[in-house]
Amino acid sequence: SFYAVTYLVLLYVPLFPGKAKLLIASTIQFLINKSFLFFPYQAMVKEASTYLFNATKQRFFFKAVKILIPLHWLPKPEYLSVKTESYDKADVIVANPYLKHGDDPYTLQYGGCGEKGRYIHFTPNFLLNDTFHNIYGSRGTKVFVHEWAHLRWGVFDEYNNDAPFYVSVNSGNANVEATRCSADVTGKYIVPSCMGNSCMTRECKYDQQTKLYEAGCKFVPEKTQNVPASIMYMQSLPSVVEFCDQSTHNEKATNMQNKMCNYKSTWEVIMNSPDFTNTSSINSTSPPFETTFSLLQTKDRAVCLVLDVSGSMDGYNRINRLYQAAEIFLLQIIEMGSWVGIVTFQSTAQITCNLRQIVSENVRQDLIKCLPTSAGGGTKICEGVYKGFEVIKQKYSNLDGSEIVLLTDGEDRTMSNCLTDVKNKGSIIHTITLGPSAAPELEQFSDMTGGLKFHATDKVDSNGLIDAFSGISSGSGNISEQPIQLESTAQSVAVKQWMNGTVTVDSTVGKDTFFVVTWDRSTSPPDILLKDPKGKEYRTSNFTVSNLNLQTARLNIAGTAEVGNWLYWIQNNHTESQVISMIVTSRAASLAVPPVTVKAHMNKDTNNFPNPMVIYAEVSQGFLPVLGATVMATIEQETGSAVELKLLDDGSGADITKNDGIYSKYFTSFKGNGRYNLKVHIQGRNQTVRLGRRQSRALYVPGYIENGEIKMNAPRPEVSDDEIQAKLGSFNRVATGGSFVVKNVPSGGITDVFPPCKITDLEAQFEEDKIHLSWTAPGNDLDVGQADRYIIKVSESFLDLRNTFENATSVNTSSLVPKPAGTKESFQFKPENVTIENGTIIYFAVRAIDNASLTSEVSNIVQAALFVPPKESLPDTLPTEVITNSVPTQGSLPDTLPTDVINDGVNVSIIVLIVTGSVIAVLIAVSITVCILHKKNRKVGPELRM
Ligand SMILES: [Ca+2]
Ligand SMILES: [Ca+2]
Repeated sequence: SFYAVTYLVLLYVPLFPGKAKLLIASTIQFLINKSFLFFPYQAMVKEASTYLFNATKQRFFFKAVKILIPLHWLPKPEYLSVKTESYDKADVIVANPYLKHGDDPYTLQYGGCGEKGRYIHFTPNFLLNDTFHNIYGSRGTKVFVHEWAHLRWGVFDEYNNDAPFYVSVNSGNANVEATRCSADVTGKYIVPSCMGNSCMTRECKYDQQTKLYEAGCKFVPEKTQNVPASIMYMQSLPSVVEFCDQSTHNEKATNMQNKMCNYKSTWEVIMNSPDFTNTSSINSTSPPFETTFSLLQTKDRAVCLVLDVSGSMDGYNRINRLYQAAEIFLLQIIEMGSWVGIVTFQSTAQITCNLRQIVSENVRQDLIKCLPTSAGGGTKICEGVYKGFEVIKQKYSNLDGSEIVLLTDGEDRTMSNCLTDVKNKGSIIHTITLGPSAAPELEQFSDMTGGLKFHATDKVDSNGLIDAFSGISSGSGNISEQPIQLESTAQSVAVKQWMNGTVTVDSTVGKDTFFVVTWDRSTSPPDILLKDPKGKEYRTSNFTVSNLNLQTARLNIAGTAEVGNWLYWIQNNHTESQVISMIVTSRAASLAVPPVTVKAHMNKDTNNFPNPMVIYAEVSQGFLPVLGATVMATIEQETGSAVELKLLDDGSGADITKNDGIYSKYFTSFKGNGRYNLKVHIQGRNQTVRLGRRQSRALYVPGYIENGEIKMNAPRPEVSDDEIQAKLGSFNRVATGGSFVVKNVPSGGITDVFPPCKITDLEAQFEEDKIHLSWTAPGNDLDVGQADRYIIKVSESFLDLRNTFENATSVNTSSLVPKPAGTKESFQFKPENVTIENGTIIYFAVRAIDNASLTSEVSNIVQAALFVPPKESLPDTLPTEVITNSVPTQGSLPDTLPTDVINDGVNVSIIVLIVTGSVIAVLIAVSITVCILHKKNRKVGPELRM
């Protein structure tokens, strides 16, 4: 088939760069027949399995890998069908980078210590190009385990490209050391200067300013040595087969592991994981099973809307709002080529539309005719779900990979009857709960099947139901076809008053662009004026109002919408005030340029008060982080009251890394128990927004010393910032983050239970004889509000400060008044009672206290060291000076560990490979089973849990 060939050519471009198309086409058949494509990956995973098994002291290994074959490939009999696996749930993504930003593997990880990461990203070039093996370890095997530990157990890197050196004092002698674990890794400090493949080297000198080694200085390890640790530092060293544990850990190293995990070793963190507590090791030198691989193929998306039309749907204008929202889904959201059916249910269920493939606009128009317009009767949720399955089976022999969108506003005591049965059907169930009385257990359908969860209140000016339907994405990772929400806003507009606004259409979107205006009282549209960036005007008469839905006006922009600001003015011409909303959706403008996308979510789905929660928004374009955007989160409670918070990417408070395109904030304003929903608005302005790079990349080893000889690797290929910044302009996005449930909030007023958050970016500078400390202010409640006062402590013992902060010497902070959260603080003082001589290190730490006398955890600990570098390596005129550098720290995060406990000791994860090209995107999903050995007293029958 034509599609298959197109696909395969693109897929194999990375394998045969620069070869003629014909040649590629002829090799494809061979490669497919031999399944050669997956060989490099299979080999890597198999080797990694053994390495992981030994590194975890005979506990964990990779048991099974599933590879998802893209929809457009020629089907083969051995391909199994996809069930609930999807790109969005993938653990590993293999994809070409957007804009060349190198082939360094990385894990997208932005939770606290011990929290799981989002995914590992490898480039095809990395997996297929042998030159990386010397740098990252054989065949990518060891780096895969390094990344896996980030992803699975939430441990952090033990090197630090931003702080590669620190000062250490041993028996009175101060030395500059490489940030590493263990500190026993031996090597030399070398400055390479390379011309092509030949490198000159010399020993590093000290920097006059920092007294650490000069910029460009590299720690080059001995290739042959005996240190077994650590995988999170330099997994590529041949002797490295372990994680740093309590005895080998280097707590002085200025790295992320120490900062995030409060100086705990990586192995201690792994031992605290649910994986570890649910298993025991076995007595064997190799994993009991060799990794197996299976190929799964996706099929056309099949979705059945299962909509509650029970009596309660008559209230609060629910049935009309459902119509409006489902209409947006059918006309604007669901992708062309998908199969869609509609079921309604009350005491019984009815098929209102059989499964149909969306091949034209006419089919979409036919489908909306099946949407319900009236309500009455009881609520039998299982009836609806089973009827939905019936609809899917009109096309497919089984339910594998199909989706049900289940909406209800009511309770149903019989719902549990079908929960267990539905679990293993292979269909993904997305749930939408509407109003405060929707069945509290409804989300179990989503939890069991990996579906999305949404909640909409009856508050009309929050667009909750429309956002829920707009958020039902396929999870296929095929970004070029997915709908993108540019705007979703609503407000109550008084008689004859206006609702005005601007929506920016950026160059990455513009196809299939819809402007939708809804209103909730009048049966005729308000007066609409919409102006495109070139001044072309669209008026009410240009919008379409369907006979079936008299409260929605829709404008579809032909072709690609003009890039720039679209301005709108909408006047309420009704005789009373009403809620008017503006919703704008679009799709990628071209297959070649990935659009800016947003993923918003909370750190967990269910929260027990008084644990805080964290809101995250990932803003990216083709794997590159988008920096400098304004990200506003709205969290709405069941009863409709909403809190708005600005998310920050500044590396303070809940945000663990600055400038990684992950915008974060703590959420503590719990107004009661029940469901909450999250929505984010993102605005990127041309002047401030830019693309960044992925951080937390695996260590690029500069070279090795072999038999006394320095052998440098080729320097890391650097990409100029101009290249990755050039293409981003102003943009607008809206994303729903789904719903979550809060429990145990006491009834009646809530007293303050949240202390200021831990300060993680404390820095110290010597200014003459004074110490200058700076940090980002925490708030009254974690990173929100304003603290009341600070306690600053000083000690010559790092451990004393960390373990018994209260007993250390206080610094007088009476003149120091905390600023609002997120503001930079600055404080100068003269240390007393400290004799400063060469080799003295003084440590500082801060705690913040709020007006309810709640105290934050101890900040990261900074060091100020007096250190005279050895004479021979100093420039002649160098005076003796005091130097500083920071030792970051972080306390244990309360109750933020993954709640995802292993069932019967076995766990499953997913890997996805995608290869994007200029014509069409290719997706391969792979899933890996991590088999975790059972405790001896348990049965040894591995089960899969997807
Ligand atoms: Ca961040
Ligand atoms: Ca507080």
